[in-house]
Amino acid sequence: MQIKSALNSEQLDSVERDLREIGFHIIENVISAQEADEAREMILELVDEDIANGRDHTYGNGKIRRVWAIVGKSPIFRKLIQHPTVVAVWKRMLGEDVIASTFTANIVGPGAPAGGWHVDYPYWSMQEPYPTGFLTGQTVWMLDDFTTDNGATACIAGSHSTLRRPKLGEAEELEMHVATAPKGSILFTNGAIWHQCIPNSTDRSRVGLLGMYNRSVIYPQEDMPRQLSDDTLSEESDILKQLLGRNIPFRDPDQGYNWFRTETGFRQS
Ligand SMILES: O=C(O)CCC(=O)C(=O)O
Ligand SMILES: [Fe+2]
Repeated sequence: MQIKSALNSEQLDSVERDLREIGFHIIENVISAQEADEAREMILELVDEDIANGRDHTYGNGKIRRVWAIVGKSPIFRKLIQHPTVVAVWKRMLGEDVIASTFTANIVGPGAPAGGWHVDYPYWSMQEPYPTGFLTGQTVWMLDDFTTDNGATACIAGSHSTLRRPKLGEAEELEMHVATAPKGSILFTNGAIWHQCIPNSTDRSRVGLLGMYNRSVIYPQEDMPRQLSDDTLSEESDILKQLLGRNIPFRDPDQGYNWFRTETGFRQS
């Protein structure tokens, strides 16, 4: 996969301003249409595997499907989770020691209803009012063209500033912004923004990847450290190890040194 250079500081300033003020920002054509197609094909293969193994996870009347823990399931996703554009944005917003919280696929099938307005983890697990400041960000990789009728992600601009989740029916009364862009683009959001995938009235699935990134002090949503084996990771970049939480030290109370996570999920020095 061809990796384009990361963003310059003016571009990062503009992303940061949008993420703080409006709550979202789109960068178009981060990867090529062909690269998006390859990743989409791989996700559809993983869906078939999940179904064959009795592990498929659906919601939205069975028409929206989630594939979990994709980083260990193909080198394509190992590249995308650490794409320089994504890392540059989240280092700016979440600190140099940013970690990944979850990386999954969300497939909005033909005839799917809206996903339901919500805030993302860790906000949905937190008491209101939420703290101010930037805790977590969502990265929606568009593997299809996102359009107003195929289940694109919609956001309520500025809603992250309420520091709370939407009440039942509240977001429906507000103007939404539908994130439309060609495949290969990314929608970045503030994790506290009110958002959902809208209905898909077309006859083709809309495939998106959802990469969430946290400040390193926030527990990730998925068990990221064990999604790649120690062997595989030994050949990989430092930033991938960092994103998977392999560099986070835990002080051992008896031994006087730190433990780190390994592929088994246990800690050893
Ligand atoms: O796939 C999408 O458009 C958004 C889904 C979403 O917000 C979520 O699963 O948290
Ligand atoms: Fe979400």
